[in-house]
Amino acid sequence: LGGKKVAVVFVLGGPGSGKGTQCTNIVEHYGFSHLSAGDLLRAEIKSGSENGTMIQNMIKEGKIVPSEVTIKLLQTAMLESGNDKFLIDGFPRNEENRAAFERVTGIVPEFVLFFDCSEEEMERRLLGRNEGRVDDNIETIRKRFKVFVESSLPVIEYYDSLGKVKKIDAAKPISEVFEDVKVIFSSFAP
Ligand code: UP5
Ligand code: MG
Repeated sequence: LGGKKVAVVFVLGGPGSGKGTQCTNIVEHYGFSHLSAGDLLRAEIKSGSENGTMIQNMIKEGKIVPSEVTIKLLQTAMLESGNDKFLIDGFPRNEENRAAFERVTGIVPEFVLFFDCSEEEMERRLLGRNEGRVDDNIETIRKRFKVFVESSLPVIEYYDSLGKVKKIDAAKPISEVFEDVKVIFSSFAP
C-alpha cells in the first residue's frame, strides 16, 4: 500500500457470530471500509477466475483457502477503496494467515474485535439465514466450527496475549451488540 499509514481492525468470531452484520453498522457510523475475506472469495468464484473451483471446494468443506490467495484479494480491495481505515472481517483464520499478512503487508492491527457466541446460537442463525451459501448446511457448519476452534481461536489467543482483543458478547440481539461495539469505536481515533 505504498507506505501509506493505514488502520486495520480484524473482526473475528465463529461462523454466524454476526461479523458481517456488525461491520455494516460500523461502516455507517465510523467511516471504515468493510472487507469480508469470505465475500471476496465468493466474488472470486463468481468472476470465473482460475482459482474459482479450488476456492469453491475449500469453502464447501469449511477449509481455509491458501493465504496468498486471500491476502492478494484483501490488498487489491484495500488499494481500490482509497480509504485508510479497514475492517477486515473473517481473516486471519489461522496462524499462517496471520503471520503471512503481517509479513506481506507490514500491517499490524490496531485491535481485534472478537464476537463471542455459543455454537448452539451460531448454528441456529446459520441454518436460518437462507442466502443460498454452499456452506450453510449442517455437515459443513460442523466442519466450520471445528476449524474455528482448532485454527482460528489460537489467533485470537495470540492477539489476546498482546492485549489487543476487545471481546463482545455476541449472543445478544443485534442492536444490543452494536451498543457494545459503539463503546469501543467511539474511543478509537486512528
Ligand atoms: N444475526 C447476526 N447477528 C445476530 C444477533 N445478534 N442476533 C440474532 N441474529 C443475528 O450473521 C449470520 C446470521 O445471523 C444472519 O442471518 C444475521 O442476520 C443473523 P452474519 O453477520 O452473516 O455472521 P458472520 O459472523 O458474518 O457469519 P459468516 O457465516 O459470514 O461467518 P464465517 O466466518 O463462517 O464465513 P466467512 O464468509 O467469513 O467465510 C466462509 C468460508 O470462506 C470459510 O469457512 C472458509 O472456507 C473461507 N475463508 C477462507 O478460507 N479464508 C478467509 O480468510 C475467509 C474465509
Ligand atoms: Mg460474514
